Amino acid sequence: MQELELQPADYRSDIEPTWCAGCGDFGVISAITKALSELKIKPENVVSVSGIGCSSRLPLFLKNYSMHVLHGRAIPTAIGVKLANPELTILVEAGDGDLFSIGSGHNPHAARRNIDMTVMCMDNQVYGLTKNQISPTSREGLFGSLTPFGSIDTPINPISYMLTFGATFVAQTYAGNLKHMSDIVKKAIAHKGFSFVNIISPCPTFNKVDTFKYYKDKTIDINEQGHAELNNLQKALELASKDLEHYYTESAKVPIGIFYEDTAKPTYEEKMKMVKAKYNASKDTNPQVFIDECKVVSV
Ligand SMILES: Cc1ncc(C[n+]2csc(CCOP(=O)(O)OP(=O)(O)O)c2C)c(N)n1
Ligand code: SF4
Ligand SMILES: [Mg+2]
Repeated sequence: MQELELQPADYRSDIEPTWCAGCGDFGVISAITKALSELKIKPENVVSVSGIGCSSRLPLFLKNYSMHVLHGRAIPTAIGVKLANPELTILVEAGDGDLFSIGSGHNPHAARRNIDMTVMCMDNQVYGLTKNQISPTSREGLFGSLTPFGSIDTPINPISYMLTFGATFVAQTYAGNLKHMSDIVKKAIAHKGFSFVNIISPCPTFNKVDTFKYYKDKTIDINEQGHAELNNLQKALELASKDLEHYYTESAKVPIGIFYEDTAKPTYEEKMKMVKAKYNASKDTNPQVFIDECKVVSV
């Protein structure tokens, strides 16, 4: 019997989002469900993991399995799920605060190990859920509830950051451009290895500067502009260095598209298979021998 093709709506749960009207995160649900249906990945084979934040509520609105864990701990939880069952498609849906403040210690290690998962950062340059504090991606001067005279922090550049730590797919997209966002999310999920997508997703309630109106004519598609040699890290870093220029120069554009993709690097799960094979082939597979060798000698 021929299987019926799943439509994007088939990936939605019955729970209605409680986000504010006009929140950029609504579009991200559409991009994910469209991507999963086009890739024909069944909901039961997908696990969404998120921390805490408005954006981190996203898995509630999807039908697949999901884990809503501690603030900043989505990535290590997702790593555990992937290692337990490498056949699953793993999505991490998180905010700029969750990923780059409290959770920032985890990104480098998931990236350098090339764990096969897709991390999507809904970057609204603010802490939305806790009602308007500045985040690591907030521009200097942004007003927040705890920075009434404007932020004096230098913002981080998520693209350069992930490239530097060895992510094998790094892209940026914009929630105001559904076609671009769906296309990028689909390519990120299809990528074998650690993929990171920074999604510029405005928070109309609290961030009155980085709005849909602001980004409307600001983005420029680097791939349409000719960036096609995707495995050139030097070129990717050069393009990424322009990501925050618009914070300081009014005429500067915001680059969107795929900065980098390395399809050759083996994933962590593939390397783990090799380790398991070596273990199974070794003479002594009695775990007690290994435990005895690891015993700490107290001094
Ligand atoms: C351990 C811990 N520290 C702090 C908080 C409070 N807290 C909840 S969400 C959040 C930041 C949310 O910002 P972001 O990740 O950017 O998500 P957004 O709401 O903007 O989508 C903070 C500080 C918490 N829940 N747990
Ligand atoms: S506070 Fe901002 S990020 Fe949170 S739901 Fe409202 S618009 Fe979205
Ligand atoms: Mg945020």
